[in-house]
Amino acid sequence: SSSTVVESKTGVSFPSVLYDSKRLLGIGLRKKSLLGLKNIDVYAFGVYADDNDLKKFLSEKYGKLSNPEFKENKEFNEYLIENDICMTVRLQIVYSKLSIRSVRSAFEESVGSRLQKFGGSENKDLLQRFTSQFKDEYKIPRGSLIDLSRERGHVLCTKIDGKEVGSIQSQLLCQSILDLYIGEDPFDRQAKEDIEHNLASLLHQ
Ligand code: DAO
Ligand code: DAO
Repeated sequence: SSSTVVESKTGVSFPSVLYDSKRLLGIGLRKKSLLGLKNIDVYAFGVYADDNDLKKFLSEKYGKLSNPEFKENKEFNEYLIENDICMTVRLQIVYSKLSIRSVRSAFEESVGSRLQKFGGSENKDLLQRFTSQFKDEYKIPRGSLIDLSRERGHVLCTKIDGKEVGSIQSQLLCQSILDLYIGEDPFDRQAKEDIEHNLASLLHQ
């Protein structure tokens, strides 16, 4: 299918199917407050999951639940975050003045706090491995596309504008990245709700 979904505030569009088999579950906006003075829109994002993995999972684990029960099931997002389901979070940069330095410090804060949450203290190496993929000479102007994909076996693969920049096998890292978008304290609460709603409606197809 060639249809797209548009993020209303930024006008950024996302294909409803990615890499042939990944279905768009929801879109949202990552904002950042600068010294508490103003909020900037950093990027729009789309969360995708592999259709076959989803169907398999939904029928095995949740096939017998009715929709309202499913919606109340808090375990569901945790399951999606933790398990070997192929997913992609696509980021489309909207802020035009991103420096690699500010990107690094932002994800030390965001990804770092999740590594801490899920992994306890031994995670400096992992954060270091993740950030060292992003070389100082990379440019990510407005319009850049970053795909963060969890591939089979908890391999986090990163592409910038379609070009693979690295991959790291780590369940902890995959889980920490996905938690930013569909976990307890997500960047965009509405996006997380939309994703839950879409998953619930998939049960009734
Ligand atoms: O110019 O100092 C500034 C503001 C920069 C905000 C950076 C937020 C970066 C968020 C992570 C982006 C990952 C692609
Ligand atoms: O928004 O705080 C956040 C987390 C973003 C995590 C992914 C960042 C990947 C950034 C690639 C930068 C390339 C120079």
